[in-house]
Amino acid sequence: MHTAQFQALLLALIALISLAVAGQPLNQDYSCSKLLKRMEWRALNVRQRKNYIAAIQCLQHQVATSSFVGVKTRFDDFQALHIHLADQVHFVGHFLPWHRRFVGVFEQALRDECGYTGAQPYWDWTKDASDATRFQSSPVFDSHAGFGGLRGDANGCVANGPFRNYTLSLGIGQVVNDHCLTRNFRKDVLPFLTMMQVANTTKQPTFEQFRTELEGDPASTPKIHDSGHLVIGGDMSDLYSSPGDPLFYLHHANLDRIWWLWQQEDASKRLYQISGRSTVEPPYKNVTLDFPLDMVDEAEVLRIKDVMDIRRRPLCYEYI
Ligand SMILES: *[C@@H]1O[C@H](CO)[C@@H](O)[C@H](O)[C@H]1NC(C)=O
Ligand SMILES: *[C@@H]1O[C@H](CO)[C@@H](O)[C@H](O)[C@H]1NC(C)=O
Ligand SMILES: *[C@@H]1O[C@H](CO)[C@@H](O)[C@H](O)[C@H]1NC(C)=O
Ligand SMILES: [Cu+2]
Repeated sequence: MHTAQFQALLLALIALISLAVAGQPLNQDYSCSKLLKRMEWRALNVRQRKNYIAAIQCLQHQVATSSFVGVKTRFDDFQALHIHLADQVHFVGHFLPWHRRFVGVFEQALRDECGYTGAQPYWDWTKDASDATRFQSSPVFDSHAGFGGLRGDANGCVANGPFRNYTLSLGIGQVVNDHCLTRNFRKDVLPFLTMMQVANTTKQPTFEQFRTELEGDPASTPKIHDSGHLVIGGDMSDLYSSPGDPLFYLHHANLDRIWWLWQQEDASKRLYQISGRSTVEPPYKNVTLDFPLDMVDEAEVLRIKDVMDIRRRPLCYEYI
């Protein structure tokens, strides 16, 4: 081998090694052959909206495969996983990474098990939050090409739309209990779902400040995460069983998008920035990029570092 060739090889090797050491391996193993385009609900055409809803209804009719108590359908499996881990994945440093992974695994199930060819849509509630009338007439709550209305019937059951007659087996809370999907519009939290609130969240300089400003805590002022749950009410507003309302996945995709926007705003510092306690109860330890994201039997364990960049395998999606 010529000296020049050898030097070039050596330089290439050194470059590869330094990338790996920096913790952001950009080698081919992680590159995606294509990125799924996650879009806002109203950017989908009516056929695409109906395809997404049909895929959810498909999961609601597939037999459960998890071993959680009380599950009947594949849709229940995901709700049960969230109920099971809720005390470990909220108000902690891995809140956002865990939910990023959770929504991604759900999206994968829609595609692999229900023939869905689209991506997980998101719901940008800032487009609806200016007043109660506008909010209630959002395309998201449409009874034909949406998730049905916010008004319940006499029993609080969602009175129209595709999920009107669906029986949930789990919730509300940690109980096993057949019940209809319930909602109970709370217009008092609309002011916490505005562009101003999103801006106040994304302007936070560190991950820890960003996460706490985003997530909220029911005991203090509502933040964008809990407000998106509370505004719908019913099943959606429960810390444990909220994925019983399909809107959970659109709300969390939107929070994931807001996190991605924050990461992208100063990517050299933020793409791999993580911090925060790893448990709700003391003794506190801090999460690191190697912290495992438990999906029980639903998917393999990834580490936080594996989900920090949504354009890398196994995530492979983008927000448009
Ligand atoms: C839903 O249930 C109601 C009664 O609870 C019934 O009248 C209606 O036909 C059902 N709709 C569908 C689409 O099954
Ligand atoms: C904006 O964020 C800060 C935290 O940096 C918080 O103290 C403040 O209450 C927020 N403002 C609004 C209007 O929510
Ligand atoms: C966790 O991080 C905080 C802030 O960065 C620090 O004050 C604390 O000592 C750390 N705790 C542990 C157990 O390392
Ligand atoms: Cu959650």
